[in-house]
Amino acid sequence: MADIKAQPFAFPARPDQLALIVIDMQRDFAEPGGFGASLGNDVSRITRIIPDVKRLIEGFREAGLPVIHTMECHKPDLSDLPPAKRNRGAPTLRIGDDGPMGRILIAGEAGTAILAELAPVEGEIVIEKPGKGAFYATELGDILKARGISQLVFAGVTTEVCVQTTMREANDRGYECLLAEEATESYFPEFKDAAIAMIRAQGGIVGWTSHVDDILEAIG
Ligand code: C5J
Repeated sequence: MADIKAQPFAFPARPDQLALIVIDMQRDFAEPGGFGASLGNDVSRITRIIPDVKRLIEGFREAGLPVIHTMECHKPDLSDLPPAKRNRGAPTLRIGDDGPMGRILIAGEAGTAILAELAPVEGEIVIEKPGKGAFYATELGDILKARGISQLVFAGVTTEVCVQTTMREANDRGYECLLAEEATESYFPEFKDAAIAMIRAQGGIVGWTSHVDDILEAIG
């Protein structure tokens, strides 16, 4: 596999150690009536990246490389939801409340599901995470270690919250992280731009960023 054209410099891809992590492409963040909308956000920004996330997922599947999906969600009894998280902000619906797509961000509810267009296929790992980062209180680290994965390509939402938090967690654990720019989005364009700039600043202090076409070309 060729190096992936990236910033701040080429990403030295190792095909036997590379996986795609798709962060929280859930109805609750992308559809009216979900958690993102309850915070007053324009969720259409999120739906616009679906084709690019899909292309990336399909490219990894075709190359025989692992695709891992995450979902931000909580247990129905809310035992993994700290009051500090539930009470934050002023949403019209809080985590655990009944909404038009079921209880907000609760495992098993319709609104918590991954978008149908990006749904995991048989054999793909799905990590349910109670935090913004995908390593906190999950088995993700053990799964990656068992499979010998040391390089992670990231897609999903939102860029500056769950994507960046997970990249930082991964970076501190020694993973080489690459963010696919067109396959991530924020409700706030300026936050997406800032997160991308922060990630690749200072010689890639958190990791690399690249374009979906360049990633697909390298793994194809
Ligand atoms: C947020 C996420 N933004 N998946 N979650 O609350 O980024």
